[in-house]
Amino acid sequence: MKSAVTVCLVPEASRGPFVFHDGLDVGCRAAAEHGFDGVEIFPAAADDVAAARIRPLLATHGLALAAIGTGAGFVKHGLHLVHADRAVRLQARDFIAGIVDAAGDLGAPAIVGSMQGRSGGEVPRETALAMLAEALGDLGRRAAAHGQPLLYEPLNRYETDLFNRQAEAAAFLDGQGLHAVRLLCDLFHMNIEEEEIAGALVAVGSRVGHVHWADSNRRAMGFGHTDPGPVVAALRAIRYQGWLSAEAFPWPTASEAAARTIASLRRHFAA
Ligand code: LER
Ligand code: MN
Repeated sequence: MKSAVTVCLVPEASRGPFVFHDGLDVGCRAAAEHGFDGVEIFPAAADDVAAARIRPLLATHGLALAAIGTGAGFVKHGLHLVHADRAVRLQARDFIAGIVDAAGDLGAPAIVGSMQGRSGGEVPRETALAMLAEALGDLGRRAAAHGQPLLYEPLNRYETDLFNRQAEAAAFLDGQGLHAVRLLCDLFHMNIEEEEIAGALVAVGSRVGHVHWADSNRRAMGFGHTDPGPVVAALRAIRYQGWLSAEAFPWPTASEAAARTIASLRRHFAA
């Protein structure tokens, strides 16, 4: 398993659950100093993560790119994939497609989290799920053309009503034949929605494509009440080889959140 930390480039998300908020250079330098293997970037748009800018920066700091988030389309522009207005749905898809391509050029996957949206008004949940399936199919094919999966993230009930739990999302992806899409398992959302985090990870097994490594209160692992021991045992049991990425609040400071994250990972993954 590989360690990553989040770097947010979106001023509108300055209070969001990302560890570093002071730009790419500062974030990458700090990630490397703390000993992370890579970074996960939350850009304002695809232009922020053009390969010509990102590749040399990662090389300078000896970092890999874990994934790129697409949520700025929602946070900044109110776009999402199940919006009642078809034009907005297509704008959402284009926004994500740009990031799928930018991430693909860098050998990393893109994340569909907040951009999944939620049902409501003129869009009942069944209709929203059909819209979601179509969009994930299209974007998954695009990611596959780069040799990457598309990461779909079930969120807690306060953020979406599409899928809150991993097994239900996995059954939907299987049922729709969405084999290019893998699950992003965010331990914060799972703490709210799953009966038990470790069992939920084992149940979806090889569908796990990425993990957001955060404690129960969305602070860095070690600052809440999640017991990482069974979570790590579950990830080992399913032979997960991917990223454990700290998507957590910069509490009490970004540096202390990063240090606590690395300490939690070293404790459980010491050679
Ligand atoms: C995104 O990764 C996520 O977890 C959502 O809750 C948006 O913050
Ligand atoms: Mn997340």
